[in-house]
Amino acid sequence: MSNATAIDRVMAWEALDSRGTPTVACEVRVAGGAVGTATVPSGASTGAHEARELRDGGERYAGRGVQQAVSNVERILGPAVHGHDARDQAGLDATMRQLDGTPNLGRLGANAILAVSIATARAAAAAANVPLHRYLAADGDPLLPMPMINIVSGGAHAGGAVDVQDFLIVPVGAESFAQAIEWAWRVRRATASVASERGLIAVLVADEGGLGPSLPSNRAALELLASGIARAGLQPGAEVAIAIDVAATQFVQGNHYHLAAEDRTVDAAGLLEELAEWRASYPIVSLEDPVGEDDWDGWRDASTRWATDLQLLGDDLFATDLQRLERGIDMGVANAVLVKPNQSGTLSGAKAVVIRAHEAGYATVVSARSGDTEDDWLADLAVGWRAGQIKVGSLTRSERTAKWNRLLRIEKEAGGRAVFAGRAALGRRRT
Ligand code: 2PG
Ligand code: MG
Repeated sequence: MSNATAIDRVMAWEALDSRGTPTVACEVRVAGGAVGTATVPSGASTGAHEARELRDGGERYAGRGVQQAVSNVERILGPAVHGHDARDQAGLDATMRQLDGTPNLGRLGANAILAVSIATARAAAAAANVPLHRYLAADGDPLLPMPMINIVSGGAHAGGAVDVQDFLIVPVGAESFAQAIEWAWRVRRATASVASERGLIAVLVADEGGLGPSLPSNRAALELLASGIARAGLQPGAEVAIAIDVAATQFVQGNHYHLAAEDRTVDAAGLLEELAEWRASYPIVSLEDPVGEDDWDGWRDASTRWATDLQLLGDDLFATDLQRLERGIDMGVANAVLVKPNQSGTLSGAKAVVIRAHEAGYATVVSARSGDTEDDWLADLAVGWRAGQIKVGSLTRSERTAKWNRLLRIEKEAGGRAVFAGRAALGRRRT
């Protein structure tokens, strides 16, 4: 009998993401009949160092079509991996990377390659008759991640309402994943009611399902969120803390940072000073991309200042890239890594970043993209890789709830064996 896990058929098609933009979907079938599918996400605040998605250009879908990437899956990647054992993820990903031949996977498209990479893992898990998270986990009980939940959005996800992109909460005092989600629901509802009382529009949502009210300043968004936490009856700091994704790469202007909402321009030191002031007023436990993706000096200053008592999370800085993470470790920059599989382009590439981060004492936060889909594989990655934290956007919109719902189910299924990562998952330099 031939190997039941040999890849037998690879099919792809053009699907839509949550912004209605085309994205790559793929199905991999192995010889024994097991099937895996995957749809890939896409960012808006994309960094320069991410793997490249392939877009068609031209008139169709205003240039955002992915027919070429789909064709690359079916005509180039599929035939090349035919007969490959789906259980050999590292070998499969290396083959696809070689075939592309560029460092950023821009020739065949990181969107094409990631779709095959994840669909193959799913097919292998199906062939083994285990859930994806179990297939990905070497051993140990399921580790449910601490969620980071977006409540108020700004930046590229909310038409530039305020400069800072994400104002999130971390339910640090929760004892289970399910409790963390219920607390987040309370905060979201309370924040929306405070916003409407103040005459702000709280019924329309931003790209990730967060509230995107028009506010006079970044600080006003923090104040709104803090009021929401208080109104929800949860203790600020002890039960529910705040995380910010500054996404500062988005407002770099030369050597400076332009805060358009406040019409001010500051240098890196000025921006860090501003963040220090916010931190003095609000229970902030995590700062993502406080300065731009290539501002290593700014990052070093932020790390010297805060790395021992605040999670400093690199998104655009590391771009889920091992070499950039190594540089950060060498320089003592940041203490946590945002892990977006499509920044890397393969499952193995993203996993290598998680493993290296943990070895070096860095925390990891597995993250969705602002353009995401109803697919829920990210939740299984977070559990299987024991990432410790996950960031999926808000609690509304199905592309977000798909991931939360998957985690709620995994926690339920694991019963007494489920371990919730809790507040200990947050990054801190411990030297
Ligand atoms: C981020 C993500 C998710 P995007 O910056 O962390 O919030 O946004 O997918 O647009 O890069
Ligand atoms: Mg980010």
